[in-house]
Amino acid sequence: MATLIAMHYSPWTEKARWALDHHRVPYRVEAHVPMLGEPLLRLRTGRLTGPVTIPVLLDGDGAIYDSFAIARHAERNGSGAPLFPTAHLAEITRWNDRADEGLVAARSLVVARIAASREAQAESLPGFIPESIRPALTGMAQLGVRYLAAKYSLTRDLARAEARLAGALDELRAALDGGAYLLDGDLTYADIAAAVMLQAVRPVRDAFIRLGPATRACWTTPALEQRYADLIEWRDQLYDKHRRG
Ligand SMILES: N[C@@H](CCC(=O)N[C@@H](CS)C(=O)NCC(=O)O)C(=O)O
Repeated sequence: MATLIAMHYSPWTEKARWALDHHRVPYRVEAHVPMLGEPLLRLRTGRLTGPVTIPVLLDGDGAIYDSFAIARHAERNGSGAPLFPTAHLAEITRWNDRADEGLVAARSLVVARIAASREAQAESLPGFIPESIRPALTGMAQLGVRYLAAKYSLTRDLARAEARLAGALDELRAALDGGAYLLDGDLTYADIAAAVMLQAVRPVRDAFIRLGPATRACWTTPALEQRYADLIEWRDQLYDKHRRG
């Protein structure tokens, strides 16, 4: 069975999992811890130098990097309705790239909030660490936050990051124009890529992605919640109807 190296709270992991689950591709999940997990990740994937990001799918043929490539792999190897209808491939790729710009902006917002929240840092520690010593180990989580800030050159200009995320959401709203799907009247990967951007506006219910209360607060952007309430509603309906697994 394939192994997905994953960070369960990351929208990039969520995109890959949604496609794998949609196509009923069996896989087991191995949790990655930023910074601490990187040496093991490089050993597992055989990529000893250069950038490496999560998710990674390991199957018999080697490692597949990038959520988009994993979703395409799921479509080739699984069953179920296509998420990448050939006629819309270019448009789906464009939406994935546009949504990625929104997610990159969102990452600066979320990491800055986690850097300021000891509670969220404690929640981010690996599950095997006992509750009693978690607060004492937040220093380790702080290092992880700094590591992500450096690795992804995160901006400190949070107003600009918020405006960038809002720009992508405005485009999504205009393209949906009150409809249920971006393309062709049915679910495609474009909807999935766009929907996960809203994780950084108001996270989806715990039944889909479980977050501790302080982490949930870090993933919430109060200034955008009201403004994009219609898109949050759209995202929640999409999850209820299509997010199996
Ligand atoms: N283009 C990649 C981007 C993935 C990405 O940015 N992953 C980040 C999520 S924050 C990650 O790997 N973070 C953990 C790390 O770098 O150790 C994809 O679509 O999979």
